[in-house]
Amino acid sequence: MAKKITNKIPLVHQQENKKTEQLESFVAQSVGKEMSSNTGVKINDDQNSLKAGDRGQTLLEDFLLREKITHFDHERIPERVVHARGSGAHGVFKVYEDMSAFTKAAFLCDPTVETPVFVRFSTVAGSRGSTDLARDVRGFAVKFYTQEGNFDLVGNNMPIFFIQDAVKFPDLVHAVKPEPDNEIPQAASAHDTFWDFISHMPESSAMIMWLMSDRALPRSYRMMEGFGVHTFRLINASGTSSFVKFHWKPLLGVHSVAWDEAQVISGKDPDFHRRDLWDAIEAGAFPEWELGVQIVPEEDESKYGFDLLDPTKLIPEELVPVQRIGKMTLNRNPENFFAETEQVAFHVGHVVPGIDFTNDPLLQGRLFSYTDTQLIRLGGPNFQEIPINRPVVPVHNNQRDGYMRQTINRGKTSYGPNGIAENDPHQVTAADGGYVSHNERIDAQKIRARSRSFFDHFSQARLFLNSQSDAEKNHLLDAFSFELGKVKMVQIRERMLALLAHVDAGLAAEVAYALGLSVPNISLTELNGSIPADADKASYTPEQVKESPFKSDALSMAGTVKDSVSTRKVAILAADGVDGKALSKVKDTLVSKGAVVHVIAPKLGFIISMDDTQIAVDESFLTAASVLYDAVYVPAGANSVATLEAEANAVHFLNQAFKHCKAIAVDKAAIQVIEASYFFKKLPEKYAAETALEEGVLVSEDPSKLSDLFAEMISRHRFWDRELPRKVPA
Ligand code: HDE
Repeated sequence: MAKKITNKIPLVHQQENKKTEQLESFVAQSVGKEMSSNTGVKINDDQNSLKAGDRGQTLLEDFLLREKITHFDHERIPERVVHARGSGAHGVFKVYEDMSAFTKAAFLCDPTVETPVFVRFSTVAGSRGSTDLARDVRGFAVKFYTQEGNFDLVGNNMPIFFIQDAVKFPDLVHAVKPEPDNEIPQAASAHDTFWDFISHMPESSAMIMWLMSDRALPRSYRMMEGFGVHTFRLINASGTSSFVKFHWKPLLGVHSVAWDEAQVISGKDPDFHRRDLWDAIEAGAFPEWELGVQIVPEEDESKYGFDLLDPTKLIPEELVPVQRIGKMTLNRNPENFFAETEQVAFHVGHVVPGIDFTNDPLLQGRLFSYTDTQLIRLGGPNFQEIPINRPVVPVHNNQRDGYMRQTINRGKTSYGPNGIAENDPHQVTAADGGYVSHNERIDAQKIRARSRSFFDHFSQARLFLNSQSDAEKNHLLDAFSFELGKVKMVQIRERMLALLAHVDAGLAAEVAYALGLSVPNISLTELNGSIPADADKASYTPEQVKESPFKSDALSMAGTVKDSVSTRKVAILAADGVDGKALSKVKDTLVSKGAVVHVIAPKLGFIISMDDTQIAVDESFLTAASVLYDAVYVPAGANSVATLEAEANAVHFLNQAFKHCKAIAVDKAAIQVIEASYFFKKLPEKYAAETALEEGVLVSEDPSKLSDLFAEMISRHRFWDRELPRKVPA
């Protein structure tokens, strides 16, 4: 009987939309199929090449061998020059209400329309195979397959950038990439060339605050904000333009891991973020973000004391609130990493009517770069025909030929105007959706220069610093001390200290202490290395705005969403003789709230509880690691407790969880296990349930009470405040 063949990939949750339907026609599924060559010839022997005798030379005639090896030899394409390491997912976007007062973009005007999207998250500096947990900016690129063509929002998880002009981008990237003589270090900014460059670029001051903050260490792609960074324009049907900043707000909140944890994860599971995104979607826990906009009417362009065209500046949410206008849900994993995630080609210049550009000089340079880079990366001008890049609407124009052309254009004409085809394909009026660029009035001299309105490099660096919680500030200080500590040349460390002093004297002094240096006094004129050959240095001196900045709560992660344990990973440490009822109570409570709970034991297979039931083990102490979980629970059961108390891996698991400020819950009868830890003696005397919520360590006799309080603790993410007073080795 013939095998039942399905063309569907057995995903737990198959979510269809117009784009995935389009992709379906390109999908190949080999289950039950005969093997053939690329020319369709059935293959009889794929195990042996054609030889002159079974011990003789291989024959050049072997077309099957040649085809197979040749294809293999050409399997690789250049990785992205930046953002090489990434992960993608499909999903949908829906606007909440009609935004036609501001934009004519159809997908933002009709709340009934569901727009397919493909999203790619990435790190910036590392190669394709580098760790997910590098301290780095994260790319957050979204392709909307709208009914008016593709719109790409190619953003990052930080709202500003390092440089103000695209011409400096190759310098920035050369400085941060591994050093050219020995290609060290991989995926890290902690080295001389990066900080050498930054120490000459005061305009990077605000961005390096973000980069040294915990924002550079996301707990998950699903728990990151996204930002379009530049100011764009929205254009409505009557041609009125408003400035806009785009935001993505994750419904799970914005959360980070600790730097020590990030470094350990990089060894234990370099695919941590990729796996997390994949697993969440497979489990049906679809990640969601709200699309936010800050809209500024044209007449308010100069209202805020900084230039909206300057990409090193954000608009504080206290000045212009973020309006949440729609929701994106990622609900389907790619079928094939290369075909989709690797070949997807984003471009900040992919816009639809109703969305337009501003003169931000960084954005203007990007408008050139993204097509150019696809030409080398994807091999020619027909990359828009690759399935993942195709719009879901028809494409007709007079562009023809080129490498790997897929479309078979019928007819004689590939030019216009033409009479033979009655001028088709024909242009489209604005009323019918033809794209018309905003008719901005320009009256200027051609000049290589930078506007003085871009010259305050410090106010927003200080604003960011000022807005951080104490724990976040400590992390930032540690990050500078770590990164500059890895810099070998003392003069670079000193220049950086001098630059930091222009942001905040206290921060500079503390980093200087960690580096064993004092803060040199270097003037802003001297610090600024970014000056044209003939320019007068003084006229390029950054402005030092002295007024004390306000605090913007939106810039801190301390006040983020902390109301859910959904998709949080919880470890239960157990061994034979565990109290199965307590274990089940906690596990069931957490699973019912959406957490992912793993039983971790000395060996794989099963453990036998004290009342003789078999409990499946998910991981052993060898395969699991504390850093891969958000929280840990130790249930009672005399034999289990005795085993864990004597098991160094279990004690280490708890020590690390404590060090990384995670929620820890222990049945009272299992207290010996935490008594064996480093942190036990650091706990306040009363570490009973009542104090648990502050400390993040809970000891209780009552599994019901424990499971509810434990869930609440986990939803708070981390207990950063216990970090300093109770520092432990681990
Ligand atoms: Fe990019 N950037 N970028 N960039 N960028 C690329 O395009 C570039 C910038 C961003 O997942 C490249 O296809 C220049 C800012 C993301 O495929 C390249 C400048 C922001 C991704 C390129 C910038 C970004 C890229 C490399 C300064 C945040 C990954 C491969 C003028 C708003 C997209 C590619 C993906 C990728 C150039 C600055 C975001 C070379 C010249 C600012 C998320 O074209």
